Amino acid sequence: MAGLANVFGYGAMTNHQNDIRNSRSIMIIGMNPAENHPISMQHILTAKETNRAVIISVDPRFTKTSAFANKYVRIRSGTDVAFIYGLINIILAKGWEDKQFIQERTYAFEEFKGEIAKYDPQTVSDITGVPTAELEWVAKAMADNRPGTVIWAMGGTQHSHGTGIVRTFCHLQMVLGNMGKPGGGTDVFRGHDSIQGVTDIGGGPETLPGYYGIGETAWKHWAKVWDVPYEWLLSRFKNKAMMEKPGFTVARWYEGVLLDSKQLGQDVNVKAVMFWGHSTNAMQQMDRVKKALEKVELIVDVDPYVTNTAVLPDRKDGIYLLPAASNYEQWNSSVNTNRDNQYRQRVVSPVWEARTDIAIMVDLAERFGFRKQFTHNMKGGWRGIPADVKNVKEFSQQTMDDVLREINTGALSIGYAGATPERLKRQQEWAHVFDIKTKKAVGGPVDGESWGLPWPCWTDKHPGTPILYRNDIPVSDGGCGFRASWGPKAPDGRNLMAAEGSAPPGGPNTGYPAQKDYATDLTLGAIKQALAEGRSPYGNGRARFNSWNIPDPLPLHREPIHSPRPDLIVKWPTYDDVKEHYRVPQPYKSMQKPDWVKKYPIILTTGRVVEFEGGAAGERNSPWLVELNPEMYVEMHPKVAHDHGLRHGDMCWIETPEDMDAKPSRIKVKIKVTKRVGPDTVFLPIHWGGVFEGKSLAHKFPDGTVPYTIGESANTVTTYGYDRLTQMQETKTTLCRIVKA
Ligand SMILES: Nc1nc2c(c(=O)[nH]1)N[C@H]1C(S)=C(S)[C@@H](COP(=O)(O)OP(=O)(O)OC[C@H]3O[C@@H](n4cnc5c(=O)[nH]c(N)nc54)[C@H](O)[C@@H]3O)O[C@H]1N2
Ligand SMILES: Nc1nc2c(c(=O)[nH]1)N[C@H]1C(S)=C(S)[C@@H](COP(=O)(O)OP(=O)(O)OC[C@H]3O[C@@H](n4cnc5c(=O)[nH]c(N)nc54)[C@H](O)[C@@H]3O)O[C@H]1N2
Ligand SMILES: [Mo]
Repeated sequence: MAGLANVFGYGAMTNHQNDIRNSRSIMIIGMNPAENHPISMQHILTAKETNRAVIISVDPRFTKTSAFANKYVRIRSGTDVAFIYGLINIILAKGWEDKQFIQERTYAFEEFKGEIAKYDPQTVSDITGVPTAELEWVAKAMADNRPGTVIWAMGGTQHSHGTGIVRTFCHLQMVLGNMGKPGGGTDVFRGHDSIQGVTDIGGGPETLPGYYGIGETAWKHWAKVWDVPYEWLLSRFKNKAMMEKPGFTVARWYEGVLLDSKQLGQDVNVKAVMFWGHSTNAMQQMDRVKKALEKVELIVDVDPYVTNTAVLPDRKDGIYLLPAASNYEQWNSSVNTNRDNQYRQRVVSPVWEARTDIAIMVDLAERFGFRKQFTHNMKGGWRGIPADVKNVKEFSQQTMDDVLREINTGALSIGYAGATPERLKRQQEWAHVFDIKTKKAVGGPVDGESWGLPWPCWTDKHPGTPILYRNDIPVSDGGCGFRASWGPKAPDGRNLMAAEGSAPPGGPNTGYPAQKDYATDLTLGAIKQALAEGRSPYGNGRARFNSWNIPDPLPLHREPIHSPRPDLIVKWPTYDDVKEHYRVPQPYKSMQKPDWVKKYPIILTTGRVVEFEGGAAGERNSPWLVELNPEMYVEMHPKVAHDHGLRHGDMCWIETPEDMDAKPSRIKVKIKVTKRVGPDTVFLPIHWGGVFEGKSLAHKFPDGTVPYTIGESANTVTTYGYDRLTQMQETKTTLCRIVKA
């Protein structure tokens, strides 16, 4: 549909975590689930035990996950495209590709092959640091053990060419014919609670809920759902052009404060910032964020805890902390990484002065003068509410149902209509009849339903789609083709519809376009007609090797902006500078300095540990977690420590190159000597805050709120670099030097 945003792959898992039990090979690349997804890790370990699945861990660090793998591959951070292309190069040379899958279900394989030819094992080994024998071992293991899955998280995405990286992960699975099969697919283990749900309901600045984009068709669709006039929505913006222009992203909003307004994609600077369940120590170039927080007129932080945001800026006023209720104090429905909906009960009413997020939102809408429009679809819960919403701490459970119903009504593009509150509640009561391996119910009123009614769940009779792109089962049972988002033919005239003989059974046995109006017909008539004819409402198209409408239509290796290899920068440079992306300039080549490595010779990467979450305001206030991991540190190889005259437990400065601020950044941290990292790389955990460039900020916390542990933030020293498409921060690769403290 024309209004839909250019989202590649819709950022969701194709399969589900339980389905990994069906995999015969599992490549975990850029992810450490033993620490970061310990529950899901159980499915991986089950596959290893019961299915003899081969586990491959590809990571610059030997992680707790690597310890469970059959094969650990140490890769230089930021070189995954080359690594995957090296595998595909070997697979094609041996003739191990799935020719039928490629012919029937993909587009532009020929030119893709041309690109792959540049990545012979020798070249790849030089770029990645992976020996050719290991490349061959991994290629053979993936080819011999099908179906296999490829799983990643932030090691794949936090790069200036992260979109290219994750696309190559998908391409490997297309070449192996692993897509659309139990035990196969590409599985992205997502981050926060309901981050999938947030993406689905328009958390990004370029789309309304359901990936409709922000063009006129999209606004008109949602105006209908919200039952407010389109003209009223339009009147809230300066003009139509601004209404349809993507906003700032969370990664770079602060440039809207710092840069001259002439450099911005809008007339005025940003004057106020509201943090809502997010902390500043998560943000790359945090030293630059600090400057913005000192300049902006108003800061509001809505959080159950006092976060780094409250203490980072040097200012005396203009910071408001609004105590939010925690998830135990609010009813909510959420969507997890499997695209499963979860219906959650509140445990207690908000305690002390805390209010639920929705109570704070409605209060704000009241004060801004649009409470009526904002709460239009809140039918049930509204009745029990006092006239003065400024004193409401929480709404009834009914309100949560109303919110979900609004999503059911509007997010038709991805098939949210069938995940109703009633069905989710019924599933909770019948949880015992769902099978752990397939997630399918056997018996009871939920018979045949998939747990969590994963989207697309087209109608309230549809069972949900736990595995995307299966064309071996009917659409009514959770089958579907590849989304036919790009019309019947590519701009080059080639066919984009699946081949004859390749379609979910029960409908036309060939490719076909999307059902007209399926995403905007609120009566569901269009969706139901497609289903009645055995067709997937969004069509049966081909998966693209060549995405002609985004940068790097065929992904290619690009050196990180802060690359340790000047010779490779010449051959594989970063992108050309971009004048405006999400309202800010986004330079590339002018930021990539080949001689940095002389002064900053060591790769710096960052990530997580099991005890803490994100900015960790909550966990660092928890004595038993702090006891397990009391202090900020840097992981350093024994050789690096020795070369710098340093020992385990010593303090050192980590310093990174000057970029936007024309001054180097530095943090003072304790050294953990370990061979987890190689001698070319150091690792910083991301979870600390409350110390800045060697100075404690403890005195700036409101009385009684200093966490049990404070420490330097890794992001004080992370540097400039953002994904060309998504603007994800390049927090997995930069350069640093180590100085004895
Ligand atoms: N305990 C805990 N669990 C969490 C979180 C938490 O903070 N704490 N956060 C949640 C969130 S929001 C998210 S997004 C997920 C993230 O989950 P993960 O992605 O697993 O988290 P990270 O530790 O950031 O990064 C994973 C690995 O990527 C590796 N890596 C770095 N650079 C590269 C590279 O170029 N290539 C490859 N192949 N690997 C690389 C790192 O060494 C690291 O081991 O975890 C979620 N779960
Ligand atoms: N260097 C580096 N930086 C990174 C990363 C990295 O790997 N390396 N990873 C990035 C990634 S993937 C992510 S997701 C971010 C994470 O960064 P953040 O989003 O900042 O992470 P959290 O600390 O999990 O933020 C959640 C905040 O929400 C609050 N909270 C909890 N429950 C509720 C609630 O019900 N309501 C409200 N209002 N608040 C609540 C918590 O107290 C906490 O302060 O960090 C990013 N930054
Ligand atoms: Mo995340």
